[in-house]
Parts: sequence; C-alpha cells; structure tokens
Amino acid sequence: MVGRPVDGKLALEETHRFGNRPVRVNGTLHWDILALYQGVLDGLRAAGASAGAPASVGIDTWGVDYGLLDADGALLGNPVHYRDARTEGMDAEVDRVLPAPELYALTGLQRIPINTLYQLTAARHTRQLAAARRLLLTPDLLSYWLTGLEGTELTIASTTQLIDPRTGEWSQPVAEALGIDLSLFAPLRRPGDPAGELLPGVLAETGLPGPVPVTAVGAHDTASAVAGVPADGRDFAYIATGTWSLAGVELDAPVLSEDSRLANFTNELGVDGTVRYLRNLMGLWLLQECLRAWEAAGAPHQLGPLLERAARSPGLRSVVDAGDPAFLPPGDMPARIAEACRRTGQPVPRDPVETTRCVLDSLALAHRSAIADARRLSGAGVRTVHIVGGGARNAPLCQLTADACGLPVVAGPAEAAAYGNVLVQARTAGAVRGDLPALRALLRDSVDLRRYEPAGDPAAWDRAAARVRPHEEPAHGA
Ligand code: LRH
Repeated sequence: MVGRPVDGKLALEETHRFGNRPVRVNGTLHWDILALYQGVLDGLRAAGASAGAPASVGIDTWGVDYGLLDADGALLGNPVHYRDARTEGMDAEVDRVLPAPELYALTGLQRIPINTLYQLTAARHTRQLAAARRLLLTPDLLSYWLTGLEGTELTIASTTQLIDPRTGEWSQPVAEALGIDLSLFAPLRRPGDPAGELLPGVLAETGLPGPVPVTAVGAHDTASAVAGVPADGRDFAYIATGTWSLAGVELDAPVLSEDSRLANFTNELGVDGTVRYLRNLMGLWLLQECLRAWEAAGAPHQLGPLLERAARSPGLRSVVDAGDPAFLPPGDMPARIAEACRRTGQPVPRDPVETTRCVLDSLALAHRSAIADARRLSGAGVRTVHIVGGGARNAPLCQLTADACGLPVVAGPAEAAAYGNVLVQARTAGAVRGDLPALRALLRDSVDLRRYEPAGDPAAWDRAAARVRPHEEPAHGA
C-alpha cells in the first residue's frame, strides 16, 4: 500500500497484493515466511514503479508469532503458525508456575492459547530454541531482512504476554517464572521510531533508489488498525474485523482487575502510549473456514450471494460463542458450528445460508457483549461503534452489529491498518503533524464512511445471549 498526500488529504493506493498460505509440514502448521518476504519485495518494487522511491517504509503483521535466529543471524526453521496444536495444554503448564490471577495482574493479556508465552512454553525443550540467539516477532523479522537491524516494536511485543502494560517494559517476574531468557529479544522500539534503511541488496532487488528509511509503526496490525479508526472524540468503541474480530475501547491505562481477567479482556499496547482494551473473537475466520470446507466438499459458494441470502433469512435462530477457542484450529467449521448449536439445544443450521446467518448473528452478539463488558469494566463512554478492516465491507455484519449493540455503527475504512501504519510513518517523516486525534481528523477527511443505525428488537439479542454460554470463566483449558 502506498500512501500519498493529495490536496491536504491522505490517498492510499494498493500497488500489490499477495496470498498467505500456511503449510503443514510433518504435522506442524508453519507460515511460509520466505514467500511472504518475497511478497514484500515484490510490493516494494511495484510501489516504486507506481510512486517512485518512498520517503519511508513500515511493516505491520498479525500478532504473537516469531522466528528464531542463530548466532549468524540465520533463520532457524520456518516460524510456527499460532493455530498449530502445539499450544494445547500449555495454559496448565503456565498455571503451575504462575497462577492465572498473578499472570493477568502482571501482563493484562487475555487467556488465549495463541499468545507467544504459550508458544515458547510449548517450545521450551526444543534444540531449536536452545540454539537461538534472537527471537524476532514477524514484522520485526521482515524489517530485519530489509535493514539488517534487529529491534522489537512495542505494540507487537505486547502480544507476547511478556510485557508489563503499566510500564511498557518486559516483565522480569513472568520471564523468570517461566524460564524465558529476555536477552533473546532485541531492544524495544516505539511506533514512530526510526528503524534503519533498506539494505543495498534490497534496493538492488526492488529497483528502488536509496536511501529509503524504514520506520517502526504500530507493527501489530491491530495497533495500526486502531490508530486508523476515524473516530471524532473519545466516546467510541472499535471493532477491527477480518480473520479476527478485535472489539473494545482505547484507554490511557490498562485495566488489570480480577473482573477484567474473568471477562477475558486483553490490554495490548497501542500507538502514542494508548492501551487497546479489547477481546479477541474468532471473527470472519468462522466464515472463511466454512467457505473452505464447502469448496473442499465440491460445493463452493461465493461470499457475496451467500451474505445477501443470509441477510434475508430468519435471524437469531441459533447462535454460537464466537469467543470459544474450540473454533481456533483449521478444520471442518460447518460441523463444529453444528455441534455447538446441538450442544446448546438450538436448531442446527441445515445449509450454507443458515450457517452463514448463524455466523453473522453470533459475531454481532459477540461484538455486543465485548463492547458492553469493555464499557462496564473500564468506565469508558461509548456513543459510536467503529467497524474497520475487511468486515467494514460486510453490510449485513455491520447492520447486525448496530442492532445488537443498540448503537450507531460507522463502517470503514476497510484498510484501517494500512492507514494507521502510513499515518505514523508520515508523522515521523514530517509530512503530517499532531497527536492521534489530529491524525484521525486527517483520516476522516480522506475516507468514505458508511453509517448504520440500530434497528430491531433489542430484547431479542438479550434472549439470544442467554442461549450462548458467555465467556465469563476463561474456558481455554480450564
Ligand atoms: C489480527 C491479529 C490479532 C491477533 C491475531 C494473532 O490479525 O493480529 O490481533 O493477535 O492476529
């Protein structure tokens, strides 16, 4: 994505897009990290061809995953995907040395098996980890290959469950309790910090004339997406929807209460010292995996027509808990959804349209309880819900979320993470000025937004909520 100032606004252009296909090798699910890096190089070449040499480059990716480097800086194996089963049962291992209430008071992170902490616990006896000199989280690994410089950007570091959100520093007590060597991590950087320049080999590979600076952004995609929420004022909640739904509010300080832990809320760090107080929900992954299963069964469906038919079909027939980690691994999603409906005594969806409707209703319901809980636990005022990310294009999901929350939804931009990323770079490069509200004001001037007013019977959502077991006790491994 290339961002450019045009007539006092920020114009964003997609110059290249590449797939991201995980690969299972010997039973372990990996990221194809070299293919992703090649996609980055191809993207830089396309960006240069379209817009000339960029004033800055910045990378954000999904959270929690990492690559290990040996003493020569070589990658030790392909990074493992957070959906791999190696983290099963690791919460119990961690509980044994650091009880959940203590861990939450120190890190404020939601109990979810994907966290780097559980991955490192799963890897603790491997020779690969023993041989590692450096651990770089995914965006930092890609930046390292571009610049030769190692760093750990703070927002992505905050997804490890090894950061103290009160100080923004590594949590020594957590690392010590779990035997994690913090010297594996490169020094912390903050969004906006300079992060080196493209290496001569990268310039040659991409045809860009140097020098091209690299800037640390909100390297966690959700941090960039929240920076890219076009909110006016502070009374808003956000839902960054794509593969995941990340639903919550922006705070100045973390909420580390026991109630917050029991409600399974996370305190990840955001741009400009903010806290992203949110709940990780399974998101449109539920639907993506259904589409994959129907295609594999020889009965493919197009998303557009399916959403249209689902929107017209009867609502709130059956709902599932979109926060349930049972939906985390890849696999037959329609069957898992059917099983969840059966278990909770609700009608089992009979076809793809009913399954899609069940997913949309379930996501809207999960958005509703995440936002209600975020308000209750943090005291934040909420008058508007912003939906950003790919789900902002999903009109039925936006309308159902407005209905479920009983609040107006403002949808867009779908590319909020890219906007948030570029805005932080633009500020470091001196092309724009101001704090987060000023960056968001510029963004509001630059994008088209769609508003959805709440409709329908709010009591119907209360009744539906009672049918799904709310995630009050962290269920993962409990
Ligand atoms: C969304 C996301 C989310 C979680 C998950 C691993 O892309 O970054 O915030 O951390 O992926």
